[in-house]
Amino acid sequence: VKAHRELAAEAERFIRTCYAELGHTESETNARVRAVQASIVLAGTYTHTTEELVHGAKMAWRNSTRCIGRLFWETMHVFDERLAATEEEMAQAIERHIAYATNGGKIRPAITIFPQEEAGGKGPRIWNAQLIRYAGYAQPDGSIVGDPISAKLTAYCQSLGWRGAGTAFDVLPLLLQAGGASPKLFELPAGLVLEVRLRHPELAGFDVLGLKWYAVPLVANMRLAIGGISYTAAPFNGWYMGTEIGARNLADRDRYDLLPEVAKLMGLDTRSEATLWRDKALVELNVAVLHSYRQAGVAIVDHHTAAKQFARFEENEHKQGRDITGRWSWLIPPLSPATTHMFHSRYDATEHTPNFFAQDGLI
Ligand code: HEM
Ligand code: NRG
Repeated sequence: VKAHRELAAEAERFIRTCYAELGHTESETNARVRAVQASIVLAGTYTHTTEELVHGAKMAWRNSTRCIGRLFWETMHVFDERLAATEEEMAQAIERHIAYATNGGKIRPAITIFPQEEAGGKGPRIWNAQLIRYAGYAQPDGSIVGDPISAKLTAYCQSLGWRGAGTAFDVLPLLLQAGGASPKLFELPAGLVLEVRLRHPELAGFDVLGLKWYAVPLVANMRLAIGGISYTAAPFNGWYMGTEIGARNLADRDRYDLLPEVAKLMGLDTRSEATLWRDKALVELNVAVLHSYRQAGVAIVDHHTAAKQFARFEENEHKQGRDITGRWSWLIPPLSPATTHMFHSRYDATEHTPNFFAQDGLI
């Protein structure tokens, strides 16, 4: 069958690249390729060894064209949770991942890999876009309390009986689906989720805004593709770049939309766009994010340092004889983009595998 031929070809490409990078001999590689081919003929699929899974996941990060943080691709910890068969086991594995990753603020990049998608196209799914995110409650007047990006998921949780406290920063429960038709809901234990209160080093009025954000970004809704095999539940984390919080999550008009309030406490003239009050407020909001994470001992990177790290990644890849791929519009930071070298460079946007891909949303 055609599907088997494609899988076999994709698998062989992965095994050969992976084994070459890991320094396996030609005969070891050929033997493994033959075993994988036999398995595909017999069973329609194959299973990665632990070594293939670990290195494949790292390659997927290395190939993530939208990620500026790729210098550290080799350091990621891989949790092999391919035997987690129930939602309860998934929830426990996720708790272990969050605790390991958070590490008291010394954040460690990690990924948890749940069972691979079956030949029939069914795999486990995490309905949350991120393992930790704040609820967004729709109000009668059409406004949202909390994070508007979570409005749909929040309403769905409520339809399953979940009730949040109703603040602007309530952590949503996990919605996990192992095999069944619908997801199960799990509240994260209090104390597992590290958060950072946002303060500004000089602006006294800033604290009154009562802002905070969670320490660890844990992307949970992407499909990890390795050698033709799909892992539909493979949540991963690194640490934040400050602008993700300060220039997008808290600033976008369809997120927390805080620039008007920050400008007000700064005493800026918001009547004319030409005073650049938005830009001034944006900078101070981002100063507050970086300052607060630093003070709290929680890992975070500013966009200038991240750009320098990305330049080192580009050099490393060049030295290894690998072409570097990137999506320019994602690599440039949303704050002062032209101060980074990426703004002035061109990137090949080819998506190589292993890689992470968007998959259909579940609600
Ligand atoms: C995207 C930084 C770790 C894979 C991004 C973005 C930033 C970033 C700023 C753009 C996000 C946006 O605009 O919404 C970092 C930093 C890391 C890190 C500072 C610290 C170690 C990781 C890890 C992985 C990863 C561990 C996977 C193993 C990705 C992927 C995207 C991305 C797949 C695209 C997400 C999407 O399409 O929504 N990263 N990252 N990153 N990163 Fe990283
Ligand atoms: N912009 C999103 C997070 C996307 C991924 N960013 C990372 N990934 N830093 C947000 O929550 O703001 N990571 O794995 O560290």
